[in-house]
Amino acid sequence: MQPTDRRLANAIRALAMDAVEAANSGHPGMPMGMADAATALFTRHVKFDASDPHWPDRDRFVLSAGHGSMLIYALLYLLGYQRPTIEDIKHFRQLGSPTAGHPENFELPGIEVTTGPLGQGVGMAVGMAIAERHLNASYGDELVDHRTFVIAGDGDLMEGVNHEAVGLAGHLKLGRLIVLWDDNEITIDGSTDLSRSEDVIARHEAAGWHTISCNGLDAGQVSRAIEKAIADPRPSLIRCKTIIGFGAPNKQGTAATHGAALGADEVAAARVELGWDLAPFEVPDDVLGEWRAFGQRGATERTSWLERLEASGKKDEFLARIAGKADDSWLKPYLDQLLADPKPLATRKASEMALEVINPAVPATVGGSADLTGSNNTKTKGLEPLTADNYGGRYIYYGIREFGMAAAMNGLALHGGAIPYGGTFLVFTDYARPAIRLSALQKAKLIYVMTHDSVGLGEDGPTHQPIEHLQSLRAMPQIDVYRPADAVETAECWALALQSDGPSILALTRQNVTPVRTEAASQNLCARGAYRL
Ligand SMILES: Cc1ncc(C[n+]2csc(CCOP(=O)(O)OP(=O)(O)O)c2C)c(N)n1
Ligand SMILES: [Mg+2]
Repeated sequence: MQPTDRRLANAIRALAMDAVEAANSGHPGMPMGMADAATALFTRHVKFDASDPHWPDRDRFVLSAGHGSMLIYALLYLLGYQRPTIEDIKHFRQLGSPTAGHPENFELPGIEVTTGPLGQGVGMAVGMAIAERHLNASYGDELVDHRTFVIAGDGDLMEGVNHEAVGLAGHLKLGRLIVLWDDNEITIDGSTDLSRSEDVIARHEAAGWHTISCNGLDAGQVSRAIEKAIADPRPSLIRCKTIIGFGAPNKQGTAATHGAALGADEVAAARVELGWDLAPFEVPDDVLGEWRAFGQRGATERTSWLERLEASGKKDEFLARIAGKADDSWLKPYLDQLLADPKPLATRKASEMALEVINPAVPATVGGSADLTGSNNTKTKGLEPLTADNYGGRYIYYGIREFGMAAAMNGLALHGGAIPYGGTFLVFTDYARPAIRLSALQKAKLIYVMTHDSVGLGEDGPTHQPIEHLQSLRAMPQIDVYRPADAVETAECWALALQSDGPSILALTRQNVTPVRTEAASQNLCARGAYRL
């Protein structure tokens, strides 16, 4: 007899409570509440092949509610990904284990993005959904035809960045973005009534989203809601009514299941409640076998995709694009041109001039600005806007959404196939900082074009003057901060940023600066960090 959906879901519940119990730390409530919804999603809808987590045409899944990390670790294990193993799960939250407290993209294939700072997962998913449509415009349905699924909690939808992300996704009509909202009416402090009275559904509808509600504890209902979401051309919010910690008879429905182990007695009671008569970390053969079969569900589709890739004539180009490699043959001729006619220029202008040669040479770049296009000089002549009617465009009008822009840029970069760059004033890195930090942590290959870098910005005054910004960004690990002195250095810094595997920030002047590099050099001197002038 095949295990029921509920029994499949109970494997997630049991692993989550056992791992949190062993670690004596973590969040059992969210995985237990969303186990049925996740079962519906992964056994019937998400396109993936556990044997190749990097398959470029896989659906992307973002666990925005990163505190519920045991949900994704349990799924990856059950579906038969190479890691985490059951040993990894037994070492949940331990030093050196890939089953980190919050999901980290650099620890486990299958984890698309690092989440935990609430709200940013949805923001990154927006970027992934943009990347998918953008690449589809170049490579067609044969090579790029996938969706972005998200599980988000109340906290994800309360965060300010969510309002930016939802607005942008609605505007760009990202119909392949589907968010499952774990509507359990609980956050750490208790009932959501303590802090929220807005109509979340109406807010999404007002932003142009499709919405639908279902019983999140009924996999069949969730599955039908996902089908409707897939069929609708708008981005979708699926409201899954759930009970946090479902299955733990005395603690479910309360914040007590949120951030602590249930305790031995409650775990024992939950095993009785769930009819899960097994030792910790044990999954019965019929259940594991069924999950493993679902893990291979996408194998045939992947094989046909590989055949289409071979036949497409665009194989090398596509794979190079996904790998994020950027040509730098533009640099030398461009530097020669600059050196032939040195003149005072603002480095923001020099950045635009560099981009005029970079964008034609590096088709992966996707530019943009948070409503300061004319000040950041980020839009070059050939770039068409990326819009709902033209996803092939390479310039995104992010609107006045610095945090949303940076989160989307992370998603674009981590999806693969796009090298995003985006601008605002350097002072407003404050508005984007949590996402800049996640760019650094995740090693997302992207470039922040931050102009008006000093008192030289002029009359706007102290509200617009970066004071401590450069130093504070330089204090951030794993991100390269460049402040070029003239046009030659600006071009060299662009070349370095495009060669890097991680994020970069260019701090650029508003005002003209005198050229300091007036002679040709045999190498990129900015690569040294400092050099004798
Ligand atoms: C930006 C941010 N602020 C605060 C936290 C700490 N935090 C983790 S989970 C959580 C509550 C989230 O509530 P909800 O999304 O409803 O999750 P649930 O308790 O239902 O699993 C908070 C405040 C965080 N991870 N990120
Ligand atoms: Mg909640």
